[in-house]
Amino acid sequence: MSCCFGLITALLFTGVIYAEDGSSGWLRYTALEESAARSYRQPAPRVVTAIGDDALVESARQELIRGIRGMLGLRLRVETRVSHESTFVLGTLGGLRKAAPQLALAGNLEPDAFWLKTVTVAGVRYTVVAAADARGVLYGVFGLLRKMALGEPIDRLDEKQTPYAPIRWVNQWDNLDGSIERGYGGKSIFWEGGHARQDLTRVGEYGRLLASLGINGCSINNVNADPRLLTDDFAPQVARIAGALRPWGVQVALSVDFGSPKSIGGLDTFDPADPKVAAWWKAKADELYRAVPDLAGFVLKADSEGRVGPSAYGRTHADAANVVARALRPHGGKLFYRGFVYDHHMDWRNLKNDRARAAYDNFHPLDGRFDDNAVIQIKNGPIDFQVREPASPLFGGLQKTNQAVELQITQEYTGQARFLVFLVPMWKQTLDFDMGPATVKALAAGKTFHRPTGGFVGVANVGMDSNWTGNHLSQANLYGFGRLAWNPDLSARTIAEEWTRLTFGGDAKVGATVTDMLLKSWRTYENYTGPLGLQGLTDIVGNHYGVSVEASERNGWGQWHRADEKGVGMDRTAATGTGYIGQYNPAVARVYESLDMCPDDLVLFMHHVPYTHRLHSGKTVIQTIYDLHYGGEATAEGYVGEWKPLAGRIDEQRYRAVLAQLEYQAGQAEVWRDAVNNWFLRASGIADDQGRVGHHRGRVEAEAMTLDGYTAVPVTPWEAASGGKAVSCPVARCAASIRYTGAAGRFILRVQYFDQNNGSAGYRVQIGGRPVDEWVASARVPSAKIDGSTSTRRTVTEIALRPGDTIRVEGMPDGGETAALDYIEILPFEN
Ligand code: GCW
Repeated sequence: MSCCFGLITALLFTGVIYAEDGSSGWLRYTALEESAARSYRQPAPRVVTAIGDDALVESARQELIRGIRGMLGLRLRVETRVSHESTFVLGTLGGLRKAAPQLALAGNLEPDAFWLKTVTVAGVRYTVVAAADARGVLYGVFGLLRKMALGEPIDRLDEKQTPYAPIRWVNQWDNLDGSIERGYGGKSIFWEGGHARQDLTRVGEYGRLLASLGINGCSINNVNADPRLLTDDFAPQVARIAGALRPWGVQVALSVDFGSPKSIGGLDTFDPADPKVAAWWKAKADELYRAVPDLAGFVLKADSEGRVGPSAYGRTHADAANVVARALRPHGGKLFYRGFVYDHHMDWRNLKNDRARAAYDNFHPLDGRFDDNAVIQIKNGPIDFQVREPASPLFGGLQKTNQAVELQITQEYTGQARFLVFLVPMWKQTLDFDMGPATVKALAAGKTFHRPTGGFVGVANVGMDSNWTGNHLSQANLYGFGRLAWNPDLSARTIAEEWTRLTFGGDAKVGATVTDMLLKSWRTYENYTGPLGLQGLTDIVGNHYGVSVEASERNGWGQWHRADEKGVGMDRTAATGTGYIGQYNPAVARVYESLDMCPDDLVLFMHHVPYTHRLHSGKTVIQTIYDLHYGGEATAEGYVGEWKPLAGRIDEQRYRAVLAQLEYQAGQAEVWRDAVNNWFLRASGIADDQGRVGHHRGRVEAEAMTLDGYTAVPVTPWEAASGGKAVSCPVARCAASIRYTGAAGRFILRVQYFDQNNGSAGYRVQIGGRPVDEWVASARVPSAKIDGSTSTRRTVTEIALRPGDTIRVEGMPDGGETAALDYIEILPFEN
């Protein structure tokens, strides 16, 4: 055996960087750099003893073996008893006190907490992972392995970690047909073609990732729930999914539809006050718990976005929550009732109407009327996961009701897995925000008003893509959510550093570069999209992705920012506006109510001001909008240059994938910058004092080129295309060309085209008759139209041009995709 062991060690520690597809996430356990490995290997026990036969303790033991083998190249020997040999000892406090009293483990631990402790008995060193329960043992092993992967010492341990809150859940918005609402990482890992997948391997792997962060619950279907899930056919399927997650301590929850007693239950009503309805929910819960005894509970979206709810019978949200909660209670189940209730048919002409008021207006009057196993699940902000929102006032409005904060891990409004946007700094702003009585994190965790149940829910929406989230960098958001749910006092920097090291290895340059990019990415995205509290400015009634400044205006959805030719922003003051600010504790309200005190970041969320209003910076609102968009775009453009020097320091596969993503993002940032700035220039009539907006060096509109087959078409919304127009090819092949008349030199050529998702058009570029580039437009972008979502940039770098050269772009449509072009840009090549 020793011959082979040596060989394995040699192979593991040659420093070769293997291709990686991201499926291991942050649990790669790749070989540590040799000097670090040596420092762990020498004192590390060679034996593991796990006390107890719980499946979670078994998972913990397997995980330890796997981690130690991967990182140190050591194979641990499994023993059933604690002997006089240095050993990793795993178990619950109760179990260890019986089986290994010599370790003398004193004291108690909270549920799910763990204790890493080095104990020396008669000169023999034991590395102990102890916990109150089996789940804590598993979390402790993950904690120990993380320490090693991060290069922290483990030879003199005495560390207790207790989770901040009991609720640390993820929600998946998966549909039974396998699609995922607002999911950007591929198809559902749970469902396919109307049934649970046959092969649930990925579910188990997901459970492992979640457990490594201390996440203990997962709802497995869309909150826009399909009532079929509560029909008899599904209980065994849910049981199979629960079985795949159980070894990782992740309990399954289901989203339910409030109309179920009628739609699938055969009753003529779903009135929560009707005893027949209560009996139906009870029978349904009993039946489900027979199949899944550790079911965590239900999630309920009622009276929201077209879902039925108690309003159908004039009942309250408390009536609705309690009738379901009471069915779950005998089984220890919990009911998460979503606070995301609002009227999406609001009259936009009424300046007093305000969607932001809805959660508080709906739930604050009911405080104290919810059962103890009901939890109000509140989105971080009062609108809907926008790039910046204030903390929802409802966090401060419930004192006698359980609450949990809902954060969105899937990047619905923040770039949908195509943009680098690390959300931890944004979440921390909410969690650390002082609502008056306490911070949001303390309120949500139930600490302030001593509520029994509370915590953190993250909408994860991972999918079948090998990297789970549709791109490598978005994994940082899942990791960050889990770490914050365990300990919201961790800094964004700590989380970013940890994730980078665990995901890309210990190279210092990689660590510093990626951490820096992560930490600035939310602000950057905000700057080139909707800063100053403007929010998304995206296609609010469609895909929530590309730019569309007015899509949120003049409709019932209530995401208005009320921009016109004189000014911009929602007046939410108590004095003259919607009164929203009055929902906050007076200390908070005072700051938001006053234009002088309101932070610039939220000024247009709270106030309507003229474009010439001066911010704390001394600059006008309009100039700030222009400047932030230019600044944000420049930073996004800079990511590419920051990433490139990492070539060879991480594996090629992930290096290339991320590079392509960042190049794409840089192009989209320019689209956003120009669209929003042009829109505000037209609305305000106030020029950019730096002369940039509307003037683009080296840009030639496609409609101004010599067109062969291409025809000019107006683009909707107009700001999504430069000059409001594109050219589109109605035949099999078209071309747009110009004669270059500038000085000879080396240049970068950028082609702005539209990559729709209803075809894969081909493009070719020729200069002076010579081909210089060709590509196929086949990206996974959520639009079949020529618009802000599909606008994409191709860069041809370092081309030589002489006066008189013809630059010709050819397009070959495919399917519904018309090989449309917006413009080309000829920019000096700077080395
Ligand atoms: O942000 C909106 C999304 C909907 C989602 C809803 C919700 C599941 O656009 O897709 O529906 O929020 O949170 O219920």
